[in-house]
Amino acid sequence: SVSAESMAPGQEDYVKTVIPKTEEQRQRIESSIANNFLFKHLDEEQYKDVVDAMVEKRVSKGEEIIRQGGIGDYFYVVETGSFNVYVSKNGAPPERVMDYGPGGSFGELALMYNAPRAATVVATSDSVLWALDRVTFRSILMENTSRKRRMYESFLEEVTLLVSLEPYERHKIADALESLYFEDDELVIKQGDIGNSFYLIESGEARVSKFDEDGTEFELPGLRKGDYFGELALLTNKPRAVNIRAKGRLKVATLNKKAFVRLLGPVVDILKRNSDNYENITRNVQQ
Ligand code: 1OR
Repeated sequence: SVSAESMAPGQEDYVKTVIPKTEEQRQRIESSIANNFLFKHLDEEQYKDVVDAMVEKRVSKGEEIIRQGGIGDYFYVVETGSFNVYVSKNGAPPERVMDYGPGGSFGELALMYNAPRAATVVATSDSVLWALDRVTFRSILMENTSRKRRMYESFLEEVTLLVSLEPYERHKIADALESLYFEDDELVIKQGDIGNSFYLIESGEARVSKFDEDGTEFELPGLRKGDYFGELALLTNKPRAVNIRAKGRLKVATLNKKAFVRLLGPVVDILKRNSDNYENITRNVQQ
């Protein structure tokens, strides 16, 4: 027989944690996780269970939240404040590899892989965190996160633009990606529009064209799997410079502007250098 408390399949041994909260605390949690990709796609009940289980943690400047090599107990979301991340490789002195601010989250790795903490995280100002226990994290947030990281892992490894990144930086990109499909000849980007997204081609091909001053449309070299587009308007804050259409069925992975800025910072010089070439390509085609 099925009791009223039984959980969905696969979650049978999970007892819900409920830490009482004021309405004001609930609202602070909501705004802290609103833009965090790990919390997207939760249904109403999962969302409530996560908020119920979170614990408020106030920390002082200089406090160590996580120590590399330690045991994973909690996953953390930043409400306010700032944090530095340090990694020590093979006993070398720790190096700063990353920082987090409001809306950021950390501490998922040890919980996902039952591994020691991969880094040390230290508050660089008085801060407020929301901590989620291991069991709730694994029961509700892990499935989606690891599925997405697995799904995009091999694809992202093949994208030339991203080869210089650390595996963990590609994980964070995977968290933020959303796949979209376009049918043959469908417009993905329209010249003159405002740019809000960055695109990577997962499969299929795209055609590129541009209207010149007298409104004649001319064709530019096309794009294939592993290529990217849509970065220029995000880098320059100018309107879309070209039209991009699906050539056959096209699958793209997209990042919104905020994620693009935050996650592709390490390759922004490569993006800029490559875009310097666009004028030459256009000139050659037009001749
Ligand atoms: P955790 O549970 O291992 C430390 O506890 C957390 O720091 C870790 O989960 C991540 O959430 C976070 N490599 C590993 N963990 C990192 C890194 C990182 N950055 C943040 N964390 N690297 C930095 C990549 C820019 C790779 C360094 C070689």
